[in-house]
Amino acid sequence: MKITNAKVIVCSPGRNFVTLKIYTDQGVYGLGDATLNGMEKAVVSYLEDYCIPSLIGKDPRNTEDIWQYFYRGVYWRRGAVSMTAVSAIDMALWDIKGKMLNTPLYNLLGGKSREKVMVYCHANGKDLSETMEKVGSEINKGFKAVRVQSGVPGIEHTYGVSKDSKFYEPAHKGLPHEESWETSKYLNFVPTLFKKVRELYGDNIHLLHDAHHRCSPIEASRLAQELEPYHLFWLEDPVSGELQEGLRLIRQHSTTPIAIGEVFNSIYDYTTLITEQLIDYIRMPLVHGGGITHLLKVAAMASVYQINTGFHGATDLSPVNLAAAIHFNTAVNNFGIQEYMPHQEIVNEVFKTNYRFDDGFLTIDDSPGIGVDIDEKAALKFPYSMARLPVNRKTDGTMFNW
Ligand code: GCO
Ligand code: MG
Repeated sequence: MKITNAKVIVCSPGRNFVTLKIYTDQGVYGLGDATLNGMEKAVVSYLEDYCIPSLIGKDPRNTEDIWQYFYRGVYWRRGAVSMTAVSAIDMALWDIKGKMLNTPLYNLLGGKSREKVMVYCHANGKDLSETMEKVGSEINKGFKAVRVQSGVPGIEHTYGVSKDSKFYEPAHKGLPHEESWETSKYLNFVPTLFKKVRELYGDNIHLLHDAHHRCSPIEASRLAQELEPYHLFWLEDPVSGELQEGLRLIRQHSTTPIAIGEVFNSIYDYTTLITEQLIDYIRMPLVHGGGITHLLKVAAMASVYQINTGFHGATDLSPVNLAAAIHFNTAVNNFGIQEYMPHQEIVNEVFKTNYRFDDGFLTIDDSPGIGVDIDEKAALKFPYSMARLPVNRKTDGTMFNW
């Protein structure tokens, strides 16, 4: 069996998505998500210039060898752009494998460990009272787990709060726009936010929060400690992850569970965090973390240390990634939770999906492979539209983490 061709499809039904389609001499093709928010074209170029020419002629069944070819075989390895390309190739090859064997992807990953996967949704509002309303409406939709983000008094821009009440989309058209930030105000406010949610909605709902890399290790320790009475499911990205040792301080001070790594792209970003048990959930998604082949290894390593998965699943990851993630989450023993922000309705004009949300859980059907298809004619109606993630400055102008 041979790979005969591969092409990259870029479309923008409401937002940009990059999809890799790999063709074989058996008439079967596979799809992989290659979307990296705001850097879409860099991934397209790496796939088209570097990867696709070397893919042609290879046997698509050799997922391990092809993964190693584009990871170990590449001198300038790792990094978000190249690992997103590797992920897309890997996902498309597993899709082909499932289709050739006429079986859904989860069967190739160990079969079903569960029938359905618990997801968490987003509730956010410009202030405390709007956020409380949103939490209530998400619980009414059936969600068992809610990520709560709110505008903070005195801060002009808070991460995680939508401009439009329907969809949260952090990328803005054109060049990066600048936001401003003050950690002290944020730290003073967040415990009040969670106190209020627990008062209004009780203890039976899982609560999550994303600090989006904005605290120093000691600030994050204070936050995690002050949130303890509200029993969060997790506190996400409390610090920027480059300094793995930074997580030690948080652990020394608090029992709030920690999730990290949506911006990671290899197992080497996690070694200290996992082996020292400094975290509780791995966030690195299939689309940015080397695909199924690599995440199977990361999840296996994490399982030894009783750390679970909690994959990134914002709307800037395509339906192909989400479906693949549901297969993965259905199969591995150490599944924790899956982030789920439903895509805009218009996305369904391009992507034909095979998953279903019901009462707080997602399920996947038995279509072979990943089970998502792309309507290329429909994709042509939505051409690429340049958009970038914001940059962030402290109120005195100092460049900071977004
Ligand atoms: C999350 C994330 C997202 C990212 C976004 C960047 O937890 O869902 O932090 O909101 O910021 O995916 O493109
Ligand atoms: Mg996040």
